[in-house]
Amino acid sequence: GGNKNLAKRQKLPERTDPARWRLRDDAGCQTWHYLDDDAEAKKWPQSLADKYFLELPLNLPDLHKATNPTEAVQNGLDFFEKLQLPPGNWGCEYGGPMFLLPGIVIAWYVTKTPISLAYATEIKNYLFARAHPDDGGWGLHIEGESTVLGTALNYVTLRIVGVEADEPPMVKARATLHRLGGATHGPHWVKVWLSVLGVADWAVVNPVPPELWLLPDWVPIAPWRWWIHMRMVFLAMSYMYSKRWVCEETALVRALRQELYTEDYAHIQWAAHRNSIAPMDNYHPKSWLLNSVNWALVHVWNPYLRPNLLKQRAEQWVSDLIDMEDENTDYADLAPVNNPMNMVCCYIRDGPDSYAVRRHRERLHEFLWVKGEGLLCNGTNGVQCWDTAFAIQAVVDAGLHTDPRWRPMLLAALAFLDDQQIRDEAPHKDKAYRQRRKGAWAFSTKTQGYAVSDCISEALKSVILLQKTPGFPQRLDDQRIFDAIDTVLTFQSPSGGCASYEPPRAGEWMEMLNAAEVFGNIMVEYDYPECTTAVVTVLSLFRQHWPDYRAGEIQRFIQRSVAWIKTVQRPEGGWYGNWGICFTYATMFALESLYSVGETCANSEHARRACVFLLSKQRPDGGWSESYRACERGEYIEHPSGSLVVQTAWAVIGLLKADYPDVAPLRKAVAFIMSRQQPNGEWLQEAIEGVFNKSCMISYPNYKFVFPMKALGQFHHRYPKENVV
Ligand code: LAN
Repeated sequence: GGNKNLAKRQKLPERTDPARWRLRDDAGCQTWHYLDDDAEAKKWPQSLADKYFLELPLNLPDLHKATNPTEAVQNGLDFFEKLQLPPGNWGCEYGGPMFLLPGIVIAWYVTKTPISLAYATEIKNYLFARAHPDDGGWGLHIEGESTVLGTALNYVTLRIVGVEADEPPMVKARATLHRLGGATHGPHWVKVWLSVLGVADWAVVNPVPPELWLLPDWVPIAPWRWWIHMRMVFLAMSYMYSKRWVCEETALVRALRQELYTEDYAHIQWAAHRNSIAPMDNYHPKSWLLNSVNWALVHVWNPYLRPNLLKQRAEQWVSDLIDMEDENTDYADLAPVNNPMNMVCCYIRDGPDSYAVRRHRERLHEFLWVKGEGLLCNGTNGVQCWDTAFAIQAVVDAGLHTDPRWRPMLLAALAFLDDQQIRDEAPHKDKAYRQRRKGAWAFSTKTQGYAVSDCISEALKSVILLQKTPGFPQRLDDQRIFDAIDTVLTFQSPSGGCASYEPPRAGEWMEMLNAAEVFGNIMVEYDYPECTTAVVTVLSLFRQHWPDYRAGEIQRFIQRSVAWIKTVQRPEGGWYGNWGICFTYATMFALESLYSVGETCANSEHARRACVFLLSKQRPDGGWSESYRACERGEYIEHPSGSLVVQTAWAVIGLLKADYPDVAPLRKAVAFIMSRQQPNGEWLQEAIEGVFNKSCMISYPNYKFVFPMKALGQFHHRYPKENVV
């Protein structure tokens, strides 16, 4: 098997040949391939997009210098068009979180999945490149301080792919891990992975009882009510925990036991470290309630009460639910946390050569991405539908969708969204507690198949905008548009707002059971300004074109949503962004939705207050700048590196949608965005753009294209005579 090869492997090469990497995109299913074979490499030449992702020289000519914002959009499109992938979608690196790749690599190791030399080499390069410059550790995300979570998991990952313990970056990382208390001080997820790997004892893991899945649906804490990401992780974890499964002991396992701890492995009091956690990792300390429940489970339930029959029934039902998740998604699964865990569960249950394990093995590759720095794990199996929807909107906002120059690009993008619309319910919809999804779009692909309120909205908006433009094919007939609307209409919460994957199924009090320690607000769904406003905007657009379809319901939905949006406006005038950094992001969406119902500065106190807020944050160079710290602290905090194009674009779009009456600040902001455009039409990567669960940052590299273009296009549409330059 692969592990033996790895154990004997020579020192990993310094790097792979970047000219041999290729991205394949099969109807949105994206995988990276390393072509060892010269003949094969010749037959499959590197595309410009491949080179761009790998940060290789593109040698593109300088474009004609833009003399107004629309020309700047055209230059931007000239570049961005080259990144469109054959099925019509855009893709990109979607990294940031530092706890994803280790799950995949550990899952490979414990299931004896060979790791190719090219993959191993570039994993090493990525992790070395992303080690904290001061202490050599890793954090929760690429911009964060070192934590036990990041350092222990990524250290283990490097060892698995074949890096020796005495290499200088490893020595440095180990010192940091020990300074933070060693792996005994890791959060829950670390302890789970290390126990599976056999480099910790399951006694160190706080309970993950599969029995919870046997609770009747009416019970308020029943797991089907949790946020889908938490319950899917909990599901697979509970299976591994219940089995206390450990992989085969190897020389590497024995070595890691000596490397990860400050104490002698043989003498560690595992049970006493269940609640040990480094302060840096403890973003959300466990509640007294959860601590008491854990105590009772460990000291009373597990040893004395737990009937064997119940345990078996729970494991069986959990196993069935894992199968349903796998079948619902063709083994793509919800995200790169539950996917590798499900794979391990299938391996435990079905053995190494089962179809389930082999299919997981294939699909795991879709999470991996290669860039100049090396190989990383994306936050999802891609950004396909989401980024493609915004790309279309950027062209439309600039009024360039009728220009034949961009027609092939738009037709391909529309064809992609057509292909990616989800046409049926999940096969195990009700048993697996899935939300309605017919007619929806996912964030990534239809195989992953999870409808998200704002992903449906942005994709549908783009489809309607194109299909209502004379000359565009009607790829989606009205019925398919109605299917999407019908699904959108199931997303409203009692509050009037909208959450992400499902309307909330329980209240915030469930955070009392948040066992993950490293994230806040993860146990249940919440209503989000961005999701709610995207839904309002698409409903407003839809009813302009189909004024009779479910008109009363749509009217009431919009009214209640808009009322909710107003209640979550901050006293200073902004909205807190949960998925983008931070106030500029959510404030843009909020102002777009107010505009879609006719509210602007001229008639709305809310729009006016939002403009005052935005303008109070404009910097002397005309730009805006927000740091990820804003998400953690819930207040506007500037990024130390000065104005940023993405946040500036968000602010400009917000001000334009509010119809802010003074052009001067807008002109300055637009000039700033244009000044950052490169001669070949591109914008360069700046600070990280996205966030989830308040504490974890995630990159949206295409935002530096789509939002500046939207902002410039909208500005020029509103002020056609302002040339800015
Ligand atoms: C995403 C990415 C997209 C994002 C938006 C569409 C932007 C948002 O408006 C709604 C929520 C959603 C779909 C979202 C939810 C959480 C995700 C899937 C992520 C931030 C990408 C990665 C993250 C996922 C939870 C990562 C795995 C971590 C766990 C805690 C399980």
